[in-house]
Amino acid sequence: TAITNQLARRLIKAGDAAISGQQFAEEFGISRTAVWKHIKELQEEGYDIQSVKKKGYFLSAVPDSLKPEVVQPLLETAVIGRNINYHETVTSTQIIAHQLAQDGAPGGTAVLAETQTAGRGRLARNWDSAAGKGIWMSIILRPAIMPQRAPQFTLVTAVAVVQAIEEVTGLRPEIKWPNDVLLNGRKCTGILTELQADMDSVQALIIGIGLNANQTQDDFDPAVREVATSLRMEGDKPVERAVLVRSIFRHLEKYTDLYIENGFAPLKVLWESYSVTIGKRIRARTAREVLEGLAIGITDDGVLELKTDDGKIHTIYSADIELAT
Ligand code: BTX
Repeated sequence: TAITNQLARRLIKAGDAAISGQQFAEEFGISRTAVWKHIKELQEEGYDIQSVKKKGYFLSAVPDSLKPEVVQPLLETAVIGRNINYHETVTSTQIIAHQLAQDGAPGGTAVLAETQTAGRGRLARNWDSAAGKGIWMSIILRPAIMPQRAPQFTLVTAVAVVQAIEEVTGLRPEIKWPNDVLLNGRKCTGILTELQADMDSVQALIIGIGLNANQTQDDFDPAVREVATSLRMEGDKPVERAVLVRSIFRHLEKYTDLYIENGFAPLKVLWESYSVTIGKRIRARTAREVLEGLAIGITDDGVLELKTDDGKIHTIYSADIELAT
């Protein structure tokens, strides 16, 4: 009910501080028995609410769910995630988000699902989306930019995801150009930026984020087991997915605002500080060729610069990268 949700919101805001039944009763204008009933309802939904004698209630964990009623009370953003479109199962959150964007959904709309039957990566590759174990979401953004700048948002999003993972787990992820977030050299997050645009303006960016949160090795498709990892596998403890979503939204909002105000330059510096690609000898597979050489940096547009042994500098817009030895 509405009051149950408000109570959850109030507990979240209070953090570690306990709130007494009496205080709730006064704030919400209901009886103490009614307070107790709402608390019980929340507990049944998976909120871990502790009660401390003579002090009151406090919240020690939110449910392991990405339902809007769990995520929205946590949010600290003005735009991103204010509008949530939630599903148990979808083909791909990208497909749903594209449709919503075409139908006029506002910037900041987020599509979240517990699982995807046809989760996708770049070039129509599969994205393994174990049920209830990860964050499978697509965010609609509507920045006033030229279409050719859209790929920069993959890098902006990577920075936001890295900082969110750091904040929530204390782990230190790295970024592999352009769209992989790694822990110990294995992929824990993939980012897919898609576009709805005219020749000279972006209608919508659809930013797909696939983040492996609580999988164990067995939860992964055998095809990706060797290359994938999850926050739980690296940090040895499960993460609260809703809390992570909050953190991603907050960092993404902060950095898209920064981008709109100051352009890509400040984000480029941040991105480089997390990059495992720059300064390394790499092999880049583009659609046309395989190039080997030194990754010297990214340009102000987010394009990778690779220097081959003949001294020539190549600009690479899209490729798969591996370290060369
Ligand atoms: P990508 O093309 O860079 O990476 C895809 C490759 O990553 C696959 O070919 C496979 O080798 C590997 N892979 C597949 N699943 C996983 C996984 N769960 N963990 C680690 N590695 C994996 C990356 O594309 C962009 C992925 C975006 C996924 C999100 S999920 C929400 C949204 N909806 C949707 O359909 N896609 C995006």
